[in-house]
Amino acid sequence: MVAAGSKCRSCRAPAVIDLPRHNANFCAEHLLQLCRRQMAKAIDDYDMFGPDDRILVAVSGGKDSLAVWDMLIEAGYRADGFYVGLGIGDYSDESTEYVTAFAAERGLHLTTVDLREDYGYDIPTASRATKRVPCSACGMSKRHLFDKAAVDGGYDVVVTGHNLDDEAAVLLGNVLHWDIEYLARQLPVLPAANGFPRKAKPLVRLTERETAAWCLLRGIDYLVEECPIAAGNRHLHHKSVLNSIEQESPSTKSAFYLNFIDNMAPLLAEQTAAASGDLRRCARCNAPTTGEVCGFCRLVDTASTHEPVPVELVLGKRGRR
Ligand code: Q46
Ligand code: ZN
Ligand code: ZN
Repeated sequence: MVAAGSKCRSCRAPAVIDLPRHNANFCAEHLLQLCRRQMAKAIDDYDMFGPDDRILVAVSGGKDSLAVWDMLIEAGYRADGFYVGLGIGDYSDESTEYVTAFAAERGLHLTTVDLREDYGYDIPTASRATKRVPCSACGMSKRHLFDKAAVDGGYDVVVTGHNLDDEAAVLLGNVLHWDIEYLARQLPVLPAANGFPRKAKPLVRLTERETAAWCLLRGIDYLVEECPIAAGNRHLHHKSVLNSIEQESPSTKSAFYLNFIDNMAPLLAEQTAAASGDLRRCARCNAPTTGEVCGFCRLVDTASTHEPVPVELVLGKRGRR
């Protein structure tokens, strides 16, 4: 992780990690401190939430969502977890184990929903039944259930573990297509509006290498494997393109994303307002929607009456997250 003999920038103790974008090496304690400060700065700069807010953390069993939950609890925030079992073969079975063990070991409150048990479908089946790429069916299901859990549970904000690498890769994808509607909504915090809860991403100033180091140093067991459906998708390709640029000129990735947020996002603010449009309530579940029945309820209707489809059958279908 770091060249032999390297010293921590802050205390000159032996370093455990080199961070070229900070042009420095850090010992374990100062790496943890850097992570705490970067999260605190994001929460503060973007006015994400305060100490009295009730936070619902969307956890997947991967490093980022468990790291953000751990960091929020350590910082004294009131944060509960929410997990959706997606029915993506062994990946989902293992994710469930990591998330439940994390919460149980720390005595944290976790709510879980299982798509197959609670709604009668899983992501491979929804993908096949609705002819959507799996990530589209998955994204819609997760967004709906996060929103519902937050509203039903009286939470002030939904937090996700998206990190700098994730956000920069999504930004690159949106810029390559000049997808203005997505660009306008790609913010570290989205206010509550039209029945949707506030959403915040406190790790946008931390790279995935830094969140992995946080987990390692804090003894957090997480599922290292990515979702099998993600393998080879455009998002991962964009991440690797940005990593090559970063290797040539460190800190380009953070400049690309953070300067977008500071300089471009305000110019797109009108688009965000326009994109939310006029919404009514779903006749079935009361969620905000543009139609009579919301997209999630329609997806459940189609997917829950379809023959179950094994994950292997949809692995060739890629999609954006
Ligand atoms: S879990 Fe779901 Fe991701 Fe898997 S199917 Fe796609 S969106 S890649 S974060
Ligand atoms: Zn140090
Ligand atoms: Zn509905």
